[in-house]
Amino acid sequence: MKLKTNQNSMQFKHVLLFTLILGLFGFQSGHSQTKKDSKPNIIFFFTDDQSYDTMKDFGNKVTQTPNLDDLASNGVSFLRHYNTTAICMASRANVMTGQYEYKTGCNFDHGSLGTKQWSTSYPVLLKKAGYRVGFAGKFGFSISDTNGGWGEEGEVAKHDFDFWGGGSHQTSYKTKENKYMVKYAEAYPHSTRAYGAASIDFINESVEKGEPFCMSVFFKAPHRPVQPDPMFDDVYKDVVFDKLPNYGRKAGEHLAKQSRMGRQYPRFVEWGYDKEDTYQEALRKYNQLIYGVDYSIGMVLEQLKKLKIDGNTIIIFSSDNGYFNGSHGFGSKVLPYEEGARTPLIIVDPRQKNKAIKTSALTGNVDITATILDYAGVSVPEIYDGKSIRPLVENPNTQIRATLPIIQVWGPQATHCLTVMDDRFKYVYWYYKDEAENMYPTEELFDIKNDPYEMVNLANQTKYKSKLTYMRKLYDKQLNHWKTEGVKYNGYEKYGALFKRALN
Ligand SMILES: [Ca+2]
Repeated sequence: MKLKTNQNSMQFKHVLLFTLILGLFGFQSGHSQTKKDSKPNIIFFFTDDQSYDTMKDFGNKVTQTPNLDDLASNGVSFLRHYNTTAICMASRANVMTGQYEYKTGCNFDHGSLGTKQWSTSYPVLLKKAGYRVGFAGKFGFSISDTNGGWGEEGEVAKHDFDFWGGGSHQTSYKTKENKYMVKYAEAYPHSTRAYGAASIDFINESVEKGEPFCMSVFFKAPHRPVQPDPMFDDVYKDVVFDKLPNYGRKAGEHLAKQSRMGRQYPRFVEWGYDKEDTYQEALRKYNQLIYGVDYSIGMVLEQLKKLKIDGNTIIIFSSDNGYFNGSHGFGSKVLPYEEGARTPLIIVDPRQKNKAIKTSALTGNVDITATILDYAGVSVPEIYDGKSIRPLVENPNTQIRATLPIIQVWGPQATHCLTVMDDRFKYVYWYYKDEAENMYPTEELFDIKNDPYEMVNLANQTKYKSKLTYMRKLYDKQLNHWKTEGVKYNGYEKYGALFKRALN
Protein backbone atom coordinates (compact mmCIF):
# COMPACT_ATOMS: atom_id res chain seq x y z
CA MET A 1 0.00 0.00 0.00
CA LYS A 2 1.63 3.21 -1.18
CA LEU A 3 1.25 6.54 0.66
CA LYS A 4 2.17 9.94 -0.73
CA THR A 5 4.47 11.89 1.58
CA ASN A 6 2.41 15.10 1.30
CA GLN A 7 -0.83 13.49 2.50
CA ASN A 8 -2.36 15.28 5.44
CA SER A 9 -2.13 13.59 8.81
CA MET A 10 -5.90 12.92 9.03
CA GLN A 11 -5.85 10.89 5.83
CA PHE A 12 -2.78 9.05 7.09
CA LYS A 13 -4.48 8.19 10.40
CA HIS A 14 -7.55 6.82 8.59
CA VAL A 15 -5.42 4.66 6.36
CA LEU A 16 -3.36 3.47 9.31
CA LEU A 17 -6.51 2.56 11.28
CA PHE A 18 -7.90 0.69 8.27
CA THR A 19 -4.64 -1.20 7.89
CA LEU A 20 -4.62 -2.13 11.58
CA ILE A 21 -8.21 -3.45 11.35
CA LEU A 22 -7.28 -5.53 8.29
CA GLY A 23 -4.30 -6.86 10.23
CA LEU A 24 -6.43 -7.76 13.24
CA PHE A 25 -8.75 -9.84 11.06
CA GLY A 26 -5.87 -11.51 9.31
CA PHE A 27 -6.25 -9.82 5.91
CA GLN A 28 -3.14 -9.37 3.87
CA SER A 29 -2.48 -6.93 1.09
CA GLY A 30 -1.16 -8.93 -1.87
CA HIS A 31 1.08 -11.84 -0.94
CA SER A 32 2.60 -11.68 2.51
CA GLN A 33 6.25 -11.65 3.66
CA THR A 34 6.23 -7.86 3.52
CA LYS A 35 8.28 -7.40 6.72
CA LYS A 36 11.60 -8.77 5.53
CA ASP A 37 11.07 -9.12 1.81
CA SER A 38 14.76 -8.52 1.10
CA LYS A 39 15.64 -11.83 2.73
CA PRO A 40 15.03 -14.78 0.45
CA ASN A 41 13.48 -17.98 1.75
CA ILE A 42 15.69 -21.06 1.55
CA ILE A 43 14.70 -24.68 1.06
CA PHE A 44 17.40 -27.32 1.35
CA PHE A 45 16.39 -30.73 0.00
CA PHE A 46 18.91 -33.39 1.06
CA THR A 47 18.58 -37.04 0.07
CA ASP A 48 20.30 -40.07 1.60
CA ASP A 49 22.66 -42.22 -0.53
CA GLN A 50 21.86 -40.73 -3.94
CA SER A 51 24.58 -41.28 -6.51
CA TYR A 52 25.27 -38.55 -9.08
CA ASP A 53 24.21 -41.00 -11.78
CA THR A 54 20.48 -40.79 -11.06
CA MET A 55 19.30 -37.85 -13.14
CA LYS A 56 19.31 -36.89 -16.81
CA ASP A 57 21.23 -33.72 -16.11
CA PHE A 58 23.99 -35.82 -14.54
CA GLY A 59 24.16 -38.37 -17.34
CA ASN A 60 21.43 -40.99 -16.80
CA LYS A 61 19.27 -41.57 -19.89
CA VAL A 62 16.36 -43.51 -18.37
CA THR A 63 15.66 -42.05 -14.94
CA GLN A 64 12.56 -39.94 -14.46
CA THR A 65 12.96 -36.94 -12.19
CA PRO A 66 10.74 -34.26 -13.78
CA ASN A 67 10.81 -31.87 -10.82
CA LEU A 68 14.56 -32.15 -10.29
CA ASP A 69 15.02 -31.65 -14.04
CA ASP A 70 12.88 -28.55 -13.70
CA LEU A 71 15.13 -27.27 -10.92
CA ALA A 72 18.18 -27.96 -13.07
CA SER A 73 16.65 -26.02 -15.97
CA ASN A 74 16.05 -23.04 -13.68
CA GLY A 75 19.41 -23.05 -11.94
CA VAL A 76 22.97 -24.32 -11.86
CA SER A 77 23.99 -28.01 -11.70
CA PHE A 78 27.34 -28.92 -10.16
CA LEU A 79 29.01 -31.87 -11.85
CA ARG A 80 31.91 -32.18 -9.39
CA HIS A 81 30.20 -31.96 -6.03
CA TYR A 82 31.55 -34.25 -3.29
CA ASN A 83 30.81 -35.17 0.27
CA THR A 84 33.96 -34.63 2.30
CA THR A 85 33.00 -37.76 4.21
CA ALA A 86 30.84 -40.19 2.25
CA ILE A 87 28.70 -41.65 5.01
CA CYS A 88 25.39 -40.49 6.53
CA MET A 89 26.27 -39.38 10.05
CA ALA A 90 29.51 -37.53 9.30
CA SER A 91 28.17 -35.92 6.13
CA ARG A 92 25.10 -34.57 7.95
CA ALA A 93 27.34 -33.07 10.64
CA ASN A 94 29.52 -31.56 7.84
CA VAL A 95 26.58 -29.98 6.07
CA MET A 96 25.05 -28.55 9.25
CA THR A 97 28.32 -27.07 10.55
CA GLY A 98 30.36 -26.27 7.42
CA GLN A 99 33.35 -28.16 8.86
CA TYR A 100 35.35 -31.25 7.91
CA GLU A 101 34.88 -34.44 9.92
CA TYR A 102 38.14 -34.05 11.85
CA LYS A 103 36.80 -30.74 13.16
CA THR A 104 33.24 -31.88 13.86
CA GLY A 105 34.54 -35.00 15.64
CA CYS A 106 31.35 -36.69 14.48
CA ASN A 107 30.92 -40.02 12.74
CA PHE A 108 29.90 -43.60 13.46
CA ASP A 109 32.72 -45.34 15.41
CA HIS A 110 33.80 -41.90 16.72
CA GLY A 111 31.14 -39.86 18.50
CA SER A 112 28.55 -37.13 18.56
CA LEU A 113 28.84 -33.48 17.53
CA GLY A 114 29.95 -31.05 20.25
CA THR A 115 27.67 -28.23 21.39
CA LYS A 116 30.36 -25.74 20.31
CA GLN A 117 30.23 -26.91 16.69
CA TRP A 118 26.43 -26.96 16.78
CA SER A 119 26.35 -23.35 18.04
CA THR A 120 27.61 -22.12 14.65
CA SER A 121 25.47 -24.49 12.56
CA TYR A 122 23.33 -22.87 9.87
CA PRO A 123 19.95 -23.50 11.57
CA VAL A 124 21.16 -21.84 14.81
CA LEU A 125 22.68 -18.85 12.98
CA LEU A 126 19.65 -18.39 10.71
CA LYS A 127 17.27 -18.44 13.66
CA LYS A 128 19.38 -15.73 15.33
CA ALA A 129 19.13 -13.72 12.13
CA GLY A 130 15.33 -13.75 12.24
CA TYR A 131 14.55 -16.77 10.06
CA ARG A 132 11.93 -19.35 10.92
CA VAL A 133 13.75 -22.66 10.70
CA GLY A 134 12.14 -26.02 10.05
CA PHE A 135 13.42 -29.57 9.79
CA ALA A 136 11.86 -32.80 8.56
CA GLY A 137 13.44 -36.21 8.02
CA LYS A 138 16.60 -37.99 9.07
CA PHE A 139 18.81 -35.80 11.23
CA GLY A 140 21.37 -38.56 11.65
CA PHE A 141 23.62 -37.46 14.51
CA SER A 142 23.40 -36.55 18.18
CA ILE A 143 24.82 -33.52 19.96
CA SER A 144 26.70 -33.83 23.25
CA ASP A 145 29.95 -32.85 24.93
CA THR A 146 30.67 -36.27 26.40
CA ASN A 147 33.44 -37.45 24.14
CA GLY A 148 32.35 -40.60 22.42
CA GLY A 149 28.95 -40.10 24.02
CA TRP A 150 25.75 -40.83 22.25
CA GLY A 151 22.18 -39.64 22.50
CA GLU A 152 19.02 -39.85 20.46
CA GLU A 153 19.54 -38.04 17.16
CA GLY A 154 17.79 -34.69 17.07
CA GLU A 155 16.71 -34.61 20.72
CA VAL A 156 19.04 -31.68 21.45
CA ALA A 157 18.81 -30.02 18.03
CA LYS A 158 14.99 -30.01 17.88
CA HIS A 159 14.83 -27.16 20.44
CA ASP A 160 16.55 -24.86 17.96
CA PHE A 161 13.87 -25.31 15.29
CA ASP A 162 10.47 -23.63 14.91
CA PHE A 163 9.18 -26.80 13.27
CA TRP A 164 10.57 -30.25 13.95
CA GLY A 165 9.55 -33.30 11.93
CA GLY A 166 12.80 -35.18 12.48
CA GLY A 167 13.10 -38.84 13.32
CA SER A 168 15.77 -40.63 15.35
CA HIS A 169 18.32 -43.22 14.23
CA GLN A 170 17.89 -44.26 10.59
CA THR A 171 14.20 -43.18 10.64
CA SER A 172 11.50 -45.21 8.90
CA TYR A 173 9.68 -45.10 5.60
CA LYS A 174 6.49 -45.58 7.64
CA THR A 175 5.32 -42.07 8.54
CA LYS A 176 3.42 -43.34 11.59
CA GLU A 177 6.70 -44.48 13.20
CA ASN A 178 7.95 -40.90 13.57
CA LYS A 179 6.23 -39.37 16.60
CA TYR A 180 6.64 -35.84 15.20
CA MET A 181 5.01 -36.75 11.89
CA VAL A 182 2.05 -38.88 13.04
CA LYS A 183 -0.58 -36.38 11.88
CA TYR A 184 0.57 -36.91 8.28
CA ALA A 185 0.49 -40.72 8.47
CA GLU A 186 -3.04 -41.31 7.20
CA ALA A 187 -2.86 -39.10 4.11
CA TYR A 188 0.86 -39.83 3.46
CA PRO A 189 1.77 -43.28 4.81
CA HIS A 190 5.18 -43.23 3.07
CA SER A 191 7.47 -40.75 4.80
CA THR A 192 8.91 -39.35 1.57
CA ARG A 193 5.62 -37.69 0.64
CA ALA A 194 4.86 -36.84 4.29
CA TYR A 195 8.02 -34.69 4.44
CA GLY A 196 6.70 -32.72 1.48
CA ALA A 197 3.33 -32.22 3.19
CA ALA A 198 4.95 -31.13 6.46
CA SER A 199 7.17 -28.68 4.56
CA ILE A 200 4.10 -27.15 2.92
CA ASP A 201 2.45 -26.59 6.33
CA PHE A 202 5.62 -24.97 7.68
CA ILE A 203 5.91 -22.74 4.61
CA ASN A 204 2.24 -21.71 4.87
CA GLU A 205 2.70 -20.77 8.54
CA SER A 206 5.84 -18.77 7.78
CA VAL A 207 4.09 -16.85 5.02
CA GLU A 208 1.13 -16.13 7.31
CA LYS A 209 3.54 -14.75 9.90
CA GLY A 210 5.35 -12.73 7.25
CA GLU A 211 8.72 -14.17 8.23
CA PRO A 212 11.50 -15.51 5.98
CA PHE A 213 12.03 -19.23 6.39
CA CYS A 214 14.66 -21.90 5.95
CA MET A 215 13.26 -25.40 5.58
CA SER A 216 15.62 -28.39 5.64
CA VAL A 217 14.09 -31.57 4.22
CA PHE A 218 16.42 -34.49 4.87
CA PHE A 219 14.78 -37.41 3.06
CA LYS A 220 15.50 -40.98 4.11
CA ALA A 221 15.25 -42.07 0.49
CA PRO A 222 16.87 -43.76 -1.33
CA HIS A 223 18.67 -45.31 1.70
CA ARG A 224 17.97 -48.97 2.44
CA PRO A 225 15.74 -50.81 3.43
CA VAL A 226 14.35 -51.13 -0.08
CA GLN A 227 10.81 -49.90 0.61
CA PRO A 228 9.71 -47.56 -2.18
CA ASP A 229 6.28 -45.96 -2.15
CA PRO A 230 3.87 -48.44 -3.84
CA MET A 231 2.15 -45.42 -5.42
CA PHE A 232 5.05 -45.36 -7.89
CA ASP A 233 5.33 -49.09 -8.63
CA ASP A 234 4.70 -48.56 -12.33
CA VAL A 235 7.31 -45.87 -12.98
CA TYR A 236 10.23 -48.22 -13.72
CA LYS A 237 8.26 -51.43 -14.27
CA ASP A 238 9.80 -52.34 -17.64
CA VAL A 239 12.81 -50.04 -17.64
CA VAL A 240 16.27 -51.51 -18.28
CA PHE A 241 19.12 -49.60 -16.66
CA ASP A 242 22.52 -49.17 -18.29
CA LYS A 243 25.64 -50.02 -16.31
CA LEU A 244 28.41 -47.48 -15.86
CA PRO A 245 31.66 -48.28 -17.71
CA ASN A 246 33.30 -49.11 -14.34
CA TYR A 247 30.68 -51.68 -13.39
CA GLY A 248 31.87 -55.01 -11.98
CA ARG A 249 34.72 -56.70 -10.17
CA LYS A 250 37.13 -56.56 -13.11
CA ALA A 251 36.79 -52.77 -13.27
CA GLY A 252 38.07 -52.55 -9.69
CA GLU A 253 41.10 -54.82 -10.02
CA HIS A 254 43.51 -51.90 -10.46
CA LEU A 255 42.37 -50.23 -7.24
CA ALA A 256 44.22 -50.41 -3.91
CA LYS A 257 43.67 -53.74 -2.19
CA GLN A 258 42.71 -51.83 0.97
CA SER A 259 39.56 -50.61 -0.79
CA ARG A 260 38.21 -54.17 -0.82
CA MET A 261 38.64 -54.77 2.93
CA GLY A 262 35.34 -53.17 3.99
CA ARG A 263 31.72 -54.25 3.67
CA GLN A 264 31.38 -52.43 0.33
CA TYR A 265 33.08 -55.34 -1.43
CA PRO A 266 30.92 -58.30 -0.26
CA ARG A 267 27.82 -56.19 -0.83
CA PHE A 268 28.34 -56.42 -4.60
CA VAL A 269 27.20 -60.04 -4.35
CA GLU A 270 25.03 -59.78 -1.22
CA TRP A 271 22.87 -57.10 -2.80
CA GLY A 272 22.59 -58.83 -6.15
CA TYR A 273 24.58 -56.49 -8.39
CA ASP A 274 26.44 -59.50 -9.83
CA LYS A 275 23.46 -60.93 -11.73
CA GLU A 276 21.52 -59.19 -14.48
CA ASP A 277 17.99 -59.76 -13.14
CA THR A 278 18.78 -58.82 -9.54
CA TYR A 279 20.88 -55.84 -10.72
CA GLN A 280 17.95 -54.50 -12.74
CA GLU A 281 15.55 -55.04 -9.85
CA ALA A 282 17.90 -53.25 -7.42
CA LEU A 283 18.22 -50.28 -9.80
CA ARG A 284 14.46 -50.11 -10.39
CA LYS A 285 13.68 -49.98 -6.66
CA TYR A 286 16.53 -47.58 -5.93
CA ASN A 287 15.37 -45.17 -8.60
CA GLN A 288 11.74 -45.60 -7.56
CA LEU A 289 12.73 -44.32 -4.11
CA ILE A 290 14.29 -41.28 -5.81
CA TYR A 291 11.15 -40.81 -7.91
CA GLY A 292 9.24 -40.49 -4.61
CA VAL A 293 11.64 -37.73 -3.54
CA ASP A 294 11.09 -35.99 -6.87
CA TYR A 295 7.32 -36.16 -6.37
CA SER A 296 7.59 -34.75 -2.84
CA ILE A 297 9.80 -31.89 -4.05
CA GLY A 298 7.20 -31.24 -6.75
CA MET A 299 4.51 -30.86 -4.05
CA VAL A 300 6.60 -28.17 -2.35
CA LEU A 301 7.51 -26.33 -5.56
CA GLU A 302 3.84 -26.17 -6.56
CA GLN A 303 2.96 -24.60 -3.22
CA LEU A 304 5.68 -21.96 -3.63
CA LYS A 305 4.05 -20.97 -6.92
CA LYS A 306 0.58 -20.89 -5.36
CA LEU A 307 1.85 -18.59 -2.61
CA LYS A 308 3.71 -16.50 -5.21
CA ILE A 309 6.96 -16.80 -3.30
CA ASP A 310 8.77 -18.94 -5.88
CA GLY A 311 10.55 -15.80 -7.14
CA ASN A 312 12.09 -15.17 -3.72
CA THR A 313 12.93 -18.71 -2.60
CA ILE A 314 16.38 -20.26 -3.03
CA ILE A 315 16.34 -24.02 -3.63
CA ILE A 316 19.33 -26.23 -2.86
CA PHE A 317 19.23 -29.93 -3.73
CA SER A 318 21.92 -32.50 -2.87
CA SER A 319 22.61 -35.82 -1.11
CA ASP A 320 24.68 -36.90 1.91
CA ASN A 321 26.82 -39.38 -0.06
CA GLY A 322 26.86 -41.32 -3.29
CA TYR A 323 26.18 -44.99 -4.01
CA PHE A 324 28.14 -47.61 -5.90
CA ASN A 325 25.39 -49.77 -7.43
CA GLY A 326 28.09 -52.18 -8.62
CA SER A 327 30.80 -49.75 -9.77
CA HIS A 328 34.29 -51.33 -9.34
CA GLY A 329 32.58 -54.34 -7.78
CA PHE A 330 31.28 -52.37 -4.79
CA GLY A 331 27.91 -51.82 -3.15
CA SER A 332 27.04 -48.96 -0.77
CA LYS A 333 29.24 -45.84 -0.30
CA VAL A 334 32.05 -44.75 2.13
CA LEU A 335 34.99 -45.07 -0.29
CA PRO A 336 36.36 -41.93 -1.95
CA TYR A 337 35.81 -43.07 -5.55
CA GLU A 338 33.40 -41.04 -7.67
CA GLU A 339 30.27 -43.16 -7.23
CA GLY A 340 30.76 -43.33 -3.45
CA ALA A 341 31.54 -39.69 -2.70
CA ARG A 342 30.06 -37.66 -5.54
CA THR A 343 26.43 -36.55 -5.55
CA PRO A 344 24.18 -34.22 -7.51
CA LEU A 345 24.04 -30.57 -6.42
CA ILE A 346 21.59 -28.09 -7.91
CA ILE A 347 21.16 -24.52 -6.74
CA VAL A 348 18.32 -22.33 -7.95
CA ASP A 349 18.34 -18.63 -7.20
CA PRO A 350 15.27 -17.42 -9.12
CA ARG A 351 16.51 -13.83 -8.85
CA GLN A 352 19.55 -14.34 -11.06
CA LYS A 353 19.81 -14.86 -14.81
CA ASN A 354 21.83 -18.09 -15.16
CA LYS A 355 19.46 -20.91 -16.07
CA ALA A 356 20.17 -24.50 -17.14
CA ILE A 357 23.89 -24.07 -16.50
CA LYS A 358 26.26 -26.95 -15.73
CA THR A 359 29.63 -26.38 -14.11
CA SER A 360 32.56 -28.66 -13.28
CA ALA A 361 33.86 -26.32 -10.58
CA LEU A 362 34.88 -28.23 -7.46
CA THR A 363 32.41 -28.00 -4.57
CA GLY A 364 31.88 -29.90 -1.31
CA ASN A 365 29.14 -30.58 1.23
CA VAL A 366 30.79 -28.15 3.68
CA ASP A 367 30.24 -25.38 1.10
CA ILE A 368 26.45 -25.76 1.25
CA THR A 369 26.45 -24.38 4.81
CA ALA A 370 28.30 -21.19 3.89
CA THR A 371 26.06 -20.84 0.83
CA ILE A 372 22.91 -20.89 2.96
CA LEU A 373 24.38 -18.24 5.29
CA ASP A 374 25.45 -16.13 2.30
CA TYR A 375 21.95 -16.12 0.82
CA ALA A 376 20.49 -15.25 4.24
CA GLY A 377 22.89 -12.32 4.62
CA VAL A 378 24.62 -13.91 7.63
CA SER A 379 28.42 -13.71 7.80
CA VAL A 380 30.25 -17.01 7.54
CA PRO A 381 32.12 -17.94 10.78
CA GLU A 382 35.90 -18.19 10.45
CA ILE A 383 35.83 -21.73 11.83
CA TYR A 384 34.04 -22.93 8.67
CA ASP A 385 35.99 -24.99 6.14
CA GLY A 386 33.28 -24.38 3.55
CA LYS A 387 33.01 -21.47 1.15
CA SER A 388 29.88 -19.97 -0.34
CA ILE A 389 28.93 -21.41 -3.73
CA ARG A 390 26.89 -18.30 -4.53
CA PRO A 391 29.70 -16.72 -6.63
CA LEU A 392 29.55 -19.84 -8.85
CA VAL A 393 25.79 -19.56 -9.23
CA GLU A 394 26.26 -15.99 -10.40
CA ASN A 395 29.34 -16.76 -12.52
CA PRO A 396 29.66 -20.50 -13.27
CA ASN A 397 32.97 -20.02 -15.11
CA THR A 398 34.90 -19.22 -11.96
CA GLN A 399 36.19 -21.44 -9.08
CA ILE A 400 35.62 -21.14 -5.34
CA ARG A 401 38.27 -23.59 -4.14
CA ALA A 402 41.59 -25.01 -5.34
CA THR A 403 41.28 -28.27 -3.40
CA LEU A 404 38.87 -30.42 -1.40
CA PRO A 405 39.53 -33.46 0.85
CA ILE A 406 37.58 -36.70 1.26
CA ILE A 407 38.01 -38.24 4.70
CA GLN A 408 37.48 -41.96 5.35
CA VAL A 409 38.11 -43.16 8.90
CA TRP A 410 35.08 -45.40 9.42
CA GLY A 411 34.87 -49.21 9.44
CA PRO A 412 37.86 -51.56 9.19
CA GLN A 413 41.25 -49.83 9.66
CA ALA A 414 42.46 -51.17 6.33
CA THR A 415 39.92 -49.02 4.47
CA HIS A 416 40.94 -45.76 6.16
CA CYS A 417 42.37 -43.26 3.69
CA LEU A 418 42.72 -39.58 3.01
CA THR A 419 41.98 -38.06 -0.39
CA VAL A 420 42.60 -34.66 -1.91
CA MET A 421 41.31 -33.29 -5.20
CA ASP A 422 42.04 -30.26 -7.31
CA ASP A 423 40.05 -28.95 -10.26
CA ARG A 424 40.97 -32.03 -12.31
CA PHE A 425 42.83 -34.74 -10.35
CA LYS A 426 42.13 -36.98 -7.35
CA TYR A 427 44.87 -38.34 -5.08
CA VAL A 428 44.14 -41.12 -2.54
CA TYR A 429 46.58 -42.30 0.11
CA TRP A 430 46.01 -45.68 1.79
CA TYR A 431 48.29 -46.00 4.83
CA TYR A 432 47.45 -49.51 5.95
CA LYS A 433 50.17 -52.16 5.96
CA ASP A 434 49.76 -55.91 6.44
CA GLU A 435 52.60 -57.97 5.00
CA ALA A 436 50.76 -61.26 5.55
CA GLU A 437 47.86 -59.93 3.45
CA ASN A 438 50.27 -58.41 0.94
CA MET A 439 49.05 -54.89 1.67
CA TYR A 440 51.38 -51.87 1.66
CA PRO A 441 50.91 -48.10 1.70
CA THR A 442 49.44 -47.20 -1.68
CA GLU A 443 48.87 -44.06 -3.70
CA GLU A 444 46.25 -43.55 -6.38
CA LEU A 445 46.07 -40.70 -8.85
CA PHE A 446 43.12 -40.26 -11.20
CA ASP A 447 42.51 -37.73 -13.94
CA ILE A 448 38.81 -37.14 -13.31
CA LYS A 449 38.42 -34.95 -16.38
CA ASN A 450 39.68 -37.56 -18.87
CA ASP A 451 38.95 -40.66 -16.80
CA PRO A 452 35.75 -39.94 -14.83
CA TYR A 453 35.23 -43.64 -14.08
CA GLU A 454 38.68 -43.97 -12.49
CA MET A 455 39.85 -46.85 -14.67
CA VAL A 456 43.56 -45.92 -14.72
CA ASN A 457 45.76 -45.23 -11.69
CA LEU A 458 48.37 -42.72 -12.87
CA ALA A 459 50.44 -42.68 -9.66
CA ASN A 460 53.24 -44.82 -11.10
CA GLN A 461 53.36 -43.28 -14.57
CA THR A 462 56.48 -41.17 -15.16
CA LYS A 463 54.47 -38.71 -17.25
CA TYR A 464 52.48 -37.70 -14.16
CA LYS A 465 55.42 -37.38 -11.77
CA SER A 466 55.15 -33.61 -11.37
CA LYS A 467 51.40 -33.83 -10.96
CA LEU A 468 51.89 -36.48 -8.28
CA THR A 469 54.33 -34.20 -6.47
CA TYR A 470 51.81 -31.37 -6.61
CA MET A 471 48.99 -33.55 -5.27
CA ARG A 472 51.23 -34.86 -2.49
CA LYS A 473 51.81 -31.25 -1.43
CA LEU A 474 48.05 -30.62 -1.33
CA TYR A 475 47.71 -33.82 0.69
CA ASP A 476 50.44 -32.83 3.20
CA LYS A 477 48.82 -29.43 3.61
CA GLN A 478 45.46 -31.04 4.30
CA LEU A 479 46.96 -33.45 6.83
CA ASN A 480 48.72 -30.57 8.54
CA HIS A 481 45.38 -28.78 8.84
CA TRP A 482 43.97 -31.95 10.44
CA LYS A 483 46.86 -32.05 12.93
CA THR A 484 46.57 -28.40 13.95
CA GLU A 485 42.80 -27.80 13.70
CA GLY A 486 41.30 -31.25 14.27
CA VAL A 487 39.57 -32.23 17.51
CA LYS A 488 41.75 -34.04 20.03
CA TYR A 489 39.11 -36.59 21.01
CA ASN A 490 36.79 -39.23 19.50
CA GLY A 491 39.81 -40.99 17.99
CA TYR A 492 40.80 -38.29 15.46
CA GLU A 493 44.18 -37.34 16.93
CA LYS A 494 45.99 -40.51 15.82
CA TYR A 495 45.55 -39.86 12.10
CA GLY A 496 48.20 -37.15 12.03
CA ALA A 497 50.73 -39.96 12.40
CA LEU A 498 48.85 -42.75 10.58
CA PHE A 499 48.26 -40.70 7.44
CA LYS A 500 51.82 -39.37 7.28
CA ARG A 501 53.00 -40.37 3.81
CA ALA A 502 55.36 -43.34 3.81
CA LEU A 503 55.96 -43.00 0.07
CA ASN A 504 58.18 -40.42 -1.61
CA1 LIG B 1 23.75 -41.62 3.45
